[in-house]
Parts: sequence; structure tokens; C-alpha cells
Amino acid sequence: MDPNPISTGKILSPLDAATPEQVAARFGELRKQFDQDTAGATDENGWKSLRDAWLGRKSGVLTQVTDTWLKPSKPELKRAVGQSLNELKAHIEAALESRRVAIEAAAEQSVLAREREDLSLPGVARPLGSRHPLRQTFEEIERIFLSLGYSVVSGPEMETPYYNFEALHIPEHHPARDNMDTFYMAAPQGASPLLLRTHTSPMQVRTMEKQQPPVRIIVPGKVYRRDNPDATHGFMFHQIEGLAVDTDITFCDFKGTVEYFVREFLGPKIKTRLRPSYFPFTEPSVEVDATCVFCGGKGCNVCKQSGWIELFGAGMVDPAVYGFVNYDAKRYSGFAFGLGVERLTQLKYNINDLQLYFQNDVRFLRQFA
Ligand code: 2NM
Repeated sequence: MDPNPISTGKILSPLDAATPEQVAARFGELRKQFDQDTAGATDENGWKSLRDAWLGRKSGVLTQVTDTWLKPSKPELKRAVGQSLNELKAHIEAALESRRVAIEAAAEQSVLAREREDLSLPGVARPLGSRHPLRQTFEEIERIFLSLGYSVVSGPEMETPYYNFEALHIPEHHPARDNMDTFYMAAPQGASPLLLRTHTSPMQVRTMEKQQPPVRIIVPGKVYRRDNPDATHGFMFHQIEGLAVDTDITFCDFKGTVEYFVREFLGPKIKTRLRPSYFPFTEPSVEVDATCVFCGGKGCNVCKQSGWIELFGAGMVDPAVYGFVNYDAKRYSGFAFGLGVERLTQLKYNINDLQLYFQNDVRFLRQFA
């Protein structure tokens, strides 16, 4: 549309010797023309052209009216021309404003219509993940010991022989130190070698070095041993070790803690028993057994007809260990334990192959959602 179809038209021809009635008629024509133009302005650009055509300072219609009608008009007509001009201007401004509001509303409506969501469309089904069974066991065990006032600490998987063996009272030529069992890192000439920790006990030593009793901590994490992978072995597995040291901690405290833990973890009907065992860092040392979760103690394949299954190893911390961390062995005593997270998870869910934990087959993982 030509934005200013009347600028050269006869509507704006000079008034010359017009009567007031003729002046009114000429303004009436202008107003009609404006109203027609307005109907054609249906979007923002059209509206701007309309506004510029009629109100533009340099060559807008009203400027032309001022120049060709008002300024040259005879004194007796000037009042009538001026008044009509003002009325026309007021009409144009009001009409432009309401037009602008209408165009904006229409534009918003069309945006809303374009962006309308179809709420009846079926949604996109996102596959839901689940917490890994090992993670669930970690969280359950951490919950139990946190409820007993223990703190959770963690530390490096790469360790020094001192923290992994020496300070734990594992002597120089103990087979556990052998590179048949332990991953040693290649060390530069002269540098002391590092190893992948074979248990999380190094972190217990580090904690005792920094902190005098009372100590109540559990240390969850990955540990590494040189095994060939099969249904019950891997070169990496997960442990939670625990340690409690204070004045007057006895074997009774240890038994009570073990029984509480096993009943919380496996259920209130489960019974425990302790069998003598040996670890370099505890004396006495024990294996903790529980009544078989699968047969209730009557005897089955899993417990090899014994009614009992081995859960974990533990014991009273050997006073020799306290010597490495500057604890007064006459004043303090304590117990420690080492839980295998894969093993406890296997017992809880009757999982028969360790490798299932690490293959991340969703058909396996889904069963623990
Ligand atoms: C076990 C069994 C028995 C143990 C001992 C210590 C420390 F640092 F206190 F000496 N940490 N963990 C321990 C004791 C670990 O794992 C089967």
C-alpha cells in the first residue's frame, strides 16, 4: 500500500477563497482518507508508515496542511482552519494509539497461537536409571554406622608401603606385601615406590596420626589386589573398614556393635557368631559369621549345609599399631573391621557372579531399582 496516497492528490490543493463550510468539507475528506488508510494498517510496519505519512514532521499530511492551508489562509478563515486542524490531529493521534494497541494485542495472540502446547500429545518416556546395587549397600552401611556416631572418611587409592603395610604391623617379608598380591607402581630410580592400596586401612592410620581418641570412623572405597577375575574375584573391589578407639573399649563393645550392624543390615532374626582368625593388625582377630540368609540356618547350597555364612573379618586393634600413630596403648583400646561390599551385596541379593557388578548390563541393574 502506498503509505501516502494523498500527498500529491487534489485533496491538499490550496484552499484559496473557501467558505468555512468548504473548509469543513475539505477537512472531512482528509479525515475520511485517514480512516481508510488506517483500515489498511494491520501490522507494526503498516502502522509506522501510516503514522509517518500523517504525522511526519517534514512531509506528513498535517505538516502539508499547515503549510498549504493554515499559513496562507486569510485572517477571517485562520481560526476555522486552525480549529479543524487541531480536531483532525486529535482524531489521528487517538486513532493511531488505539490501532497500535489492537495490532500489539493481535501480534501477541498470534505468538500464543503459534506456541500453543498440545497437552493431549503423549509424553516422551525417559528411561529411569537406578542406584547401582553396590552404591545402595554403601549407603545402607553408612547409614547404620552414622546412626552409631561414626564419621565417614575417604582418602587416596595410591598409597605408600608405609601406610598400606608397615604402620599396620604387616612385616617386611609378609606374603601380603608380595608383588604377586599387590600392584606396585613403577617408581623413578631412588624414589620410594607407590602401590594401589590393598585395603582402606591406610586411611585409618592417617586419621589416627592426625587425631587423638576418641575415634569412630568408617572408610569406604576401592581397593586393589592382583587376582585373576572370576565369579568370586576381581583385581578391584570395594571395602568399608571401620575403627573405634577410646578409653575402655572392650571386646563386649565390639560384639555389641557387630550384632547391631548385622541385624540392621540383614534383618532382626539373623544371629551372629565369632570364629577365631588371624590378621597382623588385630589381636584377637575374628571372622564374623551370620545364620544363613537363604535357609535360615537349616543348611543349603549357599552355606554348604553348615547353616552359617562368613560375613567379614575384624578384631581388637593390635597395640603395635598404636605405636605407629603415637597413641598411648596403655590408655586406649579399640576394634576394627573390614567389610567387603561386593560380598555383602551378594549375600543380601543372592547374586552368584561378581562380574555382574562391573558389566553394567541394564537387565541386571534394573532389578535393583
Ligand atoms: C580387617 C579386619 C580386621 C583393620 C584394622 C585397622 C587399623 F587401621 F585400625 F589397624 N583397620 N582395619 C581391620 C581389622 C581390617 O579387614 C578384614
